[in-house]
Formats: sequence, structure tokens, C-alpha cells
Amino acid sequence: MSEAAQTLEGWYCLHDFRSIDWVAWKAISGNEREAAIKEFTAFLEKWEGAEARKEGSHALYSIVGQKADFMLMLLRPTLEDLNEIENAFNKTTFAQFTIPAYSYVSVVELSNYNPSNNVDPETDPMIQGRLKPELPKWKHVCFYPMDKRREGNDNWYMLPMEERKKMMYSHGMIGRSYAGKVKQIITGSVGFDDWEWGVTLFANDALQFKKLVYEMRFDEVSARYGEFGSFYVGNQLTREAVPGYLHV
Ligand code: 76R
Repeated sequence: MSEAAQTLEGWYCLHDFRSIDWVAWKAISGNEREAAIKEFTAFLEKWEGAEARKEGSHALYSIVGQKADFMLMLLRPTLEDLNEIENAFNKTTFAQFTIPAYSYVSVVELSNYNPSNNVDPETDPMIQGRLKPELPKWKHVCFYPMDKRREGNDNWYMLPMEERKKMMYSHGMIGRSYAGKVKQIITGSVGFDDWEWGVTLFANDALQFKKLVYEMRFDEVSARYGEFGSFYVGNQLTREAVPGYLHV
């Protein structure tokens, strides 16, 4: 048996994609819409409080294309916390006008392929900051789930640790060349959802997603072993922009 990579886990993560039932939303009165928007933005304000207290983080993005209208990405310390806000949101009036499009459950993950030496991950501020990240307030998001291939001669899980380490080093080097342009959060979902990882990328220039993902396609770990689900791309939706976004 090959040696399993050791992983560190941080906050639990829910990517919640919804479409909006515009017909139903238009059918209610302006006052009802206003009240629903207020209730929703009050939720966002509450979550901003949790973020300020370092008890979690969240991101709201408007999704481009027909796969969904918006994505709420939520990070919380426990799966119970995550479920609680999911349920609370579902009970809001605004949520009644949304239709589930896709969801993804995972946990922030760092692996030990190329670890920083001599640090205690339980206390190291950099590692702790990456495990419990404040999501960047960047203009664009790109999310997709992925697997590592397990087929015939291309079985990632049968490779010796040393080989995987080498490939992950090369992967990390490409990633690093996008420092400052793309911020990535890798969340692990083995045992939680249909794919092995969720990849969430943030950028102020959406083209950098295309450039990074394309460049990685030529790198062995993605070229040979990467299998990908659907891609979702979107634009930041600040709390202040929500009333305009929902205006009909
Ligand atoms: O955590 C680290 O920064 C160390 C290096 C590193 C690891 C271990 C790293 C760096 N990644 C790691 C793990 Mn990654 N990553 C992806 C994708 O589209 C594709 O081809 C792949 C999707 C992108 C775009 C990306 C970006 N990474 C992983 C894992 C878990 C592997 C495992 O355990 O087997 C996956 C699935 C994965 C996928 N990666 C980086 C990036 C970027 C931008 C970096 C540099 C981060 C930085 O140094 O700032």
C-alpha cells in the first residue's frame, strides 16, 4: 500500500448555489420584496460579525451563465454550525424565491506533500490562517470540484509518496507564480461529497482563472491525474449591491 498523505483540516465549508425564481419574485408587492431583502441583508450583516470575530467567513457571488444565479460560500468551525446557518437561511422569505442549483460540502484542507519544516501546525499562525481563512473580497470567483484519477496505469493512489511529492511540488510552483493574482482555497471532500476536492479560486481579473487552470492542464498532476466537474464563475455581490441585484 502506498503511504497516504497526511492532511490538516480547518473550517467546514458549504458552497450553496441557487437560482432565483424571478417570476415569483416579481409577483409579490414591492413592500414584501423590500422586507425580504432587508431580512437577507441582515443575515449578511450577522455573518460579517462572525467573520470579524474570526468565527467563520462567507462570500456571496453572482454566477454567470445558467448553472445558477448566485453562490453563497460559507465557512464555519463545525458541520453543525454550517447546517444551522443553511437552515436559518432556508427559513428566510428570500430563500423561498430561490431554487437549489448545486451544493458542495467539504472542509478546508492542507496536505503534507511539501510541508514547512519545524512548525507546530496547531499553533503556527500562517498555517492556522490558511486553515481558517477569511475569504478574500476579490471581484471574481471560480469554483469546481475535482478528483485524482484511479484508472489502469494512471492511478494517483498507487503512486509512491516520493513521486506524488515531486508532482505536487511542480504543481505548487505553478500556483505560486500566480501569487497576488489568484488566491486558492482547497477543500477536501472525500467522504463528504461526490468529488474528492473543491477548488475555489478568487481573482480581481477573471482572465487569470483561465490562464492558471490552462497552465496547470499541462502539468503532470493535472494532465495525467486530474478529473474535473462543472465550473462555476461569478462576480462579487457585496451586501450593499444586493438591493440593486434583486431590483425588478
Ligand atoms: O498548500 C500549498 O500551497 C502547498 C502547495 C499546494 C498543495 C499541497 C498547492 C498549491 N496546491 C496543493 C494541493 Mn493546488 N490547486 C488545485 C487546482 O485545475 C487544476 O488543474 C487543479 C485545480 C488549482 C487551480 C490549484 C491552485 N491543489 C492541491 C490539491 C490536493 C492534492 C492532494 O492532496 O492530492 C488539489 C486537488 C489541488 C488543486 N495550488 C497551489 C494552486 C495554487 C494557486 C497554489 C499556490 C498557492 C500558493 O503558494 O500561494
